[in-house]
Amino acid sequence: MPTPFDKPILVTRPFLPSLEEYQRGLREIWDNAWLTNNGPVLQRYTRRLESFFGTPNVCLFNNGTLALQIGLQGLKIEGEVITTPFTFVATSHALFWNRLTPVFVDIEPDTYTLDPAAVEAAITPRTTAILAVHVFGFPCRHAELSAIAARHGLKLIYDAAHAMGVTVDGRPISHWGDLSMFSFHATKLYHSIEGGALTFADSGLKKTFDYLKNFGFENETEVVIPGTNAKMNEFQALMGLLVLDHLPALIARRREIVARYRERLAAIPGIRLPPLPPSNVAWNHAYMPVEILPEFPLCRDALYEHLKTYNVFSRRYFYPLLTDFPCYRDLPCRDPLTVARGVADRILTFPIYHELALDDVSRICDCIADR
Ligand code: T4K
Repeated sequence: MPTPFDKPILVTRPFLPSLEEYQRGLREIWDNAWLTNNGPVLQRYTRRLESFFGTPNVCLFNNGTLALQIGLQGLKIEGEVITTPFTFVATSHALFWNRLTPVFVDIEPDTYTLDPAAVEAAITPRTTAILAVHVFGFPCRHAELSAIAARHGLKLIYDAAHAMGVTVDGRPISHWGDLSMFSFHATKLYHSIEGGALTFADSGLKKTFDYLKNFGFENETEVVIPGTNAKMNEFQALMGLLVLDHLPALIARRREIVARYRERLAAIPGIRLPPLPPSNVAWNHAYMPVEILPEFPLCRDALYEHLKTYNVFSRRYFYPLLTDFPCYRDLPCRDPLTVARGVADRILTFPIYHELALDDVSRICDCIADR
């Protein structure tokens, strides 16, 4: 029987660069006495991300949620937006803050991303956009979604909060659709403490996003639109710059962790491992999701509690479905969300972070098997 871990094993743990490296950057910030409002570190970070994403159309924000809110506002989306119920609440909250109506439709069983057929079936004359999520870093069916968007004259927006470092056919997926939002929150595999980025197709939007995140200021005396304050500060930018250097190593390390989990969990009846993405996708191994099937001796929630007795803290990302939260429950929803409901009831995401030792992964799997 496995023994409980001495210290809690949480679902994630942020990567931190060496303190000395960060202190060297702090020295520059101190010398500049420039802490926020488009400072030199932020500008350097923006250039780095432009080359990382392969586009000059990059705008940085103090978090992913505000980035998405501003993205939707800048694109002037109105009416109904077709989206997924299987995501973090921020996805649909960003619609709410823009007075848009989310229309929730079902997801696919293997990638947990929007089902294109369900999207097309939900289009009405009020539909103006599709907001899809690359959940767990699994890329959406972009070819199908963009064909639907083109056929019906809809905007295609990606919540790519989980997709930093994912490439398809060797390219980052930041160029997909009209706009993508990447979250750089501390719990993500890549982070800037808190932070977010928009990448977008129309270079004319850059100016709009710059206004929207900085009160609408054109200069000291002119305000051109009623913007908000969503600026990334220098300390965040410094962290983002430093962590970027480590991104390939972080992804490689997670690949090993996922491989160990999959090797050990494959032998346990009642645990479903979602298929790995196809070979043209370089996945970022952002999360370690599994489904707990009826054949497993414990239901999902009982396993979640059982693991706590070993000091292992898994998470039910993403349960409940957004449609079950009081703020969205009363919205009309024609789609029965059959797949999404099943997945939300079965999903469990296991701890994954760069410092998690492979022996500890094996030990977590022993705890899962011991019930
Ligand atoms: N769209 C999607 C699809 C998203 O997943 C998210 C965010 C967004 C949009 C919005 O992006 P942001 O505005 O956040 O940039 C966490 C994160 O706060 C959230 O960023 C993330 N998604 C979501 C999936 O997870 P919680 O409520 O689970 O966080 P919390 O505080 O419970 O932390 C999770 C674990 O991480 C805990 O076990 C503790 C550990 N942790 C956390 C922090 C902050 C640490 O060890 N160190 C830390 O500094 O939401």
